[in-house]
Amino acid sequence: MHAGASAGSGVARRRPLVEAAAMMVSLLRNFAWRLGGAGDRVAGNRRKWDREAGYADYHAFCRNQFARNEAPSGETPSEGYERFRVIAPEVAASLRQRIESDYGCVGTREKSPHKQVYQIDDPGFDRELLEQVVTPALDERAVRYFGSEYFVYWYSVSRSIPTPELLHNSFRWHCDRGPEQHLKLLLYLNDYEEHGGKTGFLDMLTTQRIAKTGYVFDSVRTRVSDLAPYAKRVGAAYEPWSPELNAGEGVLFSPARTLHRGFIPRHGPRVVVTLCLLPSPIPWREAFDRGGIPSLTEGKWHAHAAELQDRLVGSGAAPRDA
Ligand SMILES: O=C(O)CCC(=O)C(=O)O
Repeated sequence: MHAGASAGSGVARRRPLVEAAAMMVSLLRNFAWRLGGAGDRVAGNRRKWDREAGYADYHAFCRNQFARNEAPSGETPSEGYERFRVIAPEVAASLRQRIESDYGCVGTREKSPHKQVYQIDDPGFDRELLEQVVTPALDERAVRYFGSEYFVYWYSVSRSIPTPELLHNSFRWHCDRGPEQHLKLLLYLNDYEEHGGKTGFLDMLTTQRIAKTGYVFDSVRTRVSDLAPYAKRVGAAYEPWSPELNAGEGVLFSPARTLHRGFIPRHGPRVVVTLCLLPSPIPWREAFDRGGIPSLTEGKWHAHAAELQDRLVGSGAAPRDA
């Protein structure tokens, strides 16, 4: 047995204990949190981003500016996620080849040795990639979910590699902090057979129920890879959905409202393009030209959505029905 395998099985033996400890810490933290009268963490996230940082008003503004002929429903699917073919397998393969040959890859965090990110610092290529990935199939869904135009707030291309399961890595169940209505697309560039990696999801209703335990938006340190004990506490069924995606297939999902996690590839690198989408008052190409993408690094929201609106349409834009 080589060193990696024995380290991996040692970690696997400790995992139930570590996860039980994480659950205890999470329960105690939740108890203290509620005692302090701070309300639940999901409501806290909503208050911080949608109300105080103005993202709900911004979304309403974007809906009001919508100028296409068809009227979209403005609803995400009730599960909070949807699998679909984004691009043809050969387009995915040539995109992957281009990225691998032209750009280097660096590690993300010390505690995430399984995940690397391509260093694409090339606005010309950004546009080229988005032209290929923002297909009519994605456009139709984004407009339907938001009830407005949308734009790509950031994107990244990651390469996940087989590693022994690690403690506290980022492939544990979580929701993404930020405006409740943002969307993520995970587009796989190579086949499941080639790597054995996946992404798992729990639907919105199950997520809401598990949120009652205080797990959702708790500290990263309390994240676990098995939420069955939490689901049991609130009487929810624990039936994660983790599709085997092939090159060119993707899942569009609501990451602030749907618990999700990655599953480390087992026998080869998995290459995934992630797009973060936000509502927009103008079509995505115009938003791109106006510098709507703040930077290609993840997780940096504008402190207030008014800054974003200003960047996209200027501060004097009147509502269409005014
Ligand atoms: O890479 C994956 O499969 C999971 C991604 C993820 O957890 C995220 O984008 O928040």
